[in-house]
Amino acid sequence: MNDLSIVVGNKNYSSWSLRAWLVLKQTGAPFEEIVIPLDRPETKEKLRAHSPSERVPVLKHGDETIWESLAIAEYLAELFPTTKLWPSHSSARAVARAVSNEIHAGLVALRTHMPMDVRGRYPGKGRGHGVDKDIDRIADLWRACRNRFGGGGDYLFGPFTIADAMYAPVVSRFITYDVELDHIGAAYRDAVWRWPAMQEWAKSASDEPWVIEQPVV
Ligand SMILES: N[C@@H](CCC(=O)N[C@@H](CS)C(=O)NCC(=O)O)C(=O)O
Repeated sequence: MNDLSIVVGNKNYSSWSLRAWLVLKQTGAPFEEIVIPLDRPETKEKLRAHSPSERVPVLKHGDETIWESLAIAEYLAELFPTTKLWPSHSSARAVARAVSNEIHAGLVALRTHMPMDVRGRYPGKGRGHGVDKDIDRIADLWRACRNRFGGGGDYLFGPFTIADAMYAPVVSRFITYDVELDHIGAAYRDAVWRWPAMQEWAKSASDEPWVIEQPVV
């Protein structure tokens, strides 16, 4: 099982990489990590060498190459069934998949106007058109999951699941842009931020030399 490697982008900026990396980290399996700095002259060529979509993240397992963050998460859930990367109960699992898809396919205003910048701090910025609506939706969704399923732990479905990895970059954004949350949202944000794997990623992001200019208004 130790023939696993993951290709990720800059840890400060690559939100999709963070999601897949956190899921892989949660399995406890050893893995090799390849970081490709994004937005540089050589980026495309380096991505092409690893990724059929020319995007990161990419998981490699033996001869298998898996791209797309959610597909990677699903693959790992099957490979490591005892880690319980999805909730065990079918209702909780269905909701966990729905909220994971919702951030993967939607909440575009927030993903566009509040780019992930793990080490950056821009309080009050990033409030482009539609962002407040997305923030309200996320706060509702977090509250609903915590109230209905969160009893057995600090995360959306109690213990860590793939849904928490999918929202981890949102947690980072809410810290970067200092987004005000109700007490349930704030407690969840703090639990994800304190999570050792998240802290490890944030430390690496802070140590990276690369800077990508992202206009934040
Ligand atoms: N839907 C994809 C999105 C992947 C994606 O857009 N990755 C960005 C980095 S976060 C990327 O590789 N961009 C290529 C580039 O900047 O050249 C997923 O879920 O994995």
